Amino acid sequence: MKFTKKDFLWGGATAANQFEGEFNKDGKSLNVAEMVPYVKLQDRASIPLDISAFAKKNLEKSIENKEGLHYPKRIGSNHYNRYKEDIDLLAEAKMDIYRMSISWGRIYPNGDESKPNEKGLEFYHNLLNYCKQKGLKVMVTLHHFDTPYPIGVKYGGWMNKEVINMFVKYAKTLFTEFGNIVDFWLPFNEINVSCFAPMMSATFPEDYPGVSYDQLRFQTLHNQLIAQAEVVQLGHEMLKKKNIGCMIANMTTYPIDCNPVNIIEWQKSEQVSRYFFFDMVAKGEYPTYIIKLFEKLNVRLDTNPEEMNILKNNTVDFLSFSYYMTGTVAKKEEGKTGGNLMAMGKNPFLKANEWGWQIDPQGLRYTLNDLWNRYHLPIFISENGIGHDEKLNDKKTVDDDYRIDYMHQHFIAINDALEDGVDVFGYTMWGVIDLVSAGTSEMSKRYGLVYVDYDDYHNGTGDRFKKKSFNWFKNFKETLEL
Ligand code: P53
Repeated sequence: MKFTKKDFLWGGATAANQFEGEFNKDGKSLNVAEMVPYVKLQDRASIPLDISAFAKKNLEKSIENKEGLHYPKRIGSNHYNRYKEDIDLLAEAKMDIYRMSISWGRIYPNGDESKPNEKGLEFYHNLLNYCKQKGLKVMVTLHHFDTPYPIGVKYGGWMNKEVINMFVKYAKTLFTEFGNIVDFWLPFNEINVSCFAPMMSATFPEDYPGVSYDQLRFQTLHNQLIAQAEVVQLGHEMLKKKNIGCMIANMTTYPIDCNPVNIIEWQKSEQVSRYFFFDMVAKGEYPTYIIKLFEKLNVRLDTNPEEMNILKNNTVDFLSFSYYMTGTVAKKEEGKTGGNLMAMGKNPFLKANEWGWQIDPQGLRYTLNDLWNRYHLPIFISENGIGHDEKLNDKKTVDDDYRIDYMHQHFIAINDALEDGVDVFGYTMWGVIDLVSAGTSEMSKRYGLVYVDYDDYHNGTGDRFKKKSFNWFKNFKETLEL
């Protein structure tokens, strides 16, 4: 079969804190991701994100690093020095678009400077110009889990409304510098992650004794949602384009069976772990089911009518989300499987990768239809892919047939959704060139079409090698044959 939509945008995605390396070069500050050490996992499928790893006292130890631990995100894939080679590879694979993130700490290392760091701007000018030279469109994420750590230390992270202003100042600098060259903007990667792990954006429970964890996480999310809406407003004014989207970690679930008690449980779960976030950015107000939840959890947001107006009047132009897996929901919880932030219910009809992430291409078709029916906004799939532990073979490649199959099935699902009438306009494959895992800091959880020669301790040359899937993708792009 042939993929039907001719102007669909195909590409790959990365994030600064997992890919660039050179964590302290040219004036850049640290972020929390770069302060989490590599720890070998005993059982890859058993644990979601270890929240205790983000305790401030542990992170602080990483600055002196007396124990000589390894901090993988400080080196990433050394893209900072090898960006031309990387962009050449994306162009060679015939990609239309590259999704990347800009590191806030390269532009405003402390957040509160009055002038941006010229060296940081220079790097992104070079990189973005090179993308254009190679004919790639670009989607830029402003915040991919990398609030500068100094903002956490000096301002207490995202609980402080001052940080909203710092973020908007940063956005203004990017719109001024790169507004004419960037095609799409995403203010926050997986904005809902703040509500599961606020420490990942430098808001630490230790700094707020007496404040409940629920209060902390929902206030962090709220302040980021306001920051995002302000950036949407600013972007619309400055850029005169409708090219700003949301990015939400989408975790679609199914009810375990048709028992009505399970349906009710599932419906509630879909509301609080999925629709809430899309409702906020697409409809611009707190849904009643969340207001009720806040009452139950005793969460009282620090906000005002002006903020609520900003939310309401600055909804996003398109929806984007990450889609890796699906899970199940039951009233009585039984077997759970991996899923980074949340363990998810097992589905006997699906297979999973080594980390327990359940592979579900049909679920992508379902999700696209579901979001389109609910919001009627154009949709972009900003992350999708499969992590595997891989080694180079004698021929200096990886025969990753499972990845080819994963892409193949998911691309068919996208085509099916288009045939269903969904307005989906693009797809960027996660970690298109191998990079460090966000959730486990492993280099060996690889997603790429291109292999990067580093192991979990960053032994290796860092050289790039095309996997079998690279050729499959290139051929697909040339023929659109599936
Ligand atoms: P890794 C939670 C749930 C789903 C995706 O993840 C998530 C998260 C947060 O960790 O993250 C996204 O590397 C994220 C990327 C990340 C990718 O998924 O843990 O936007 O930064 O690398 C895959 O396998």
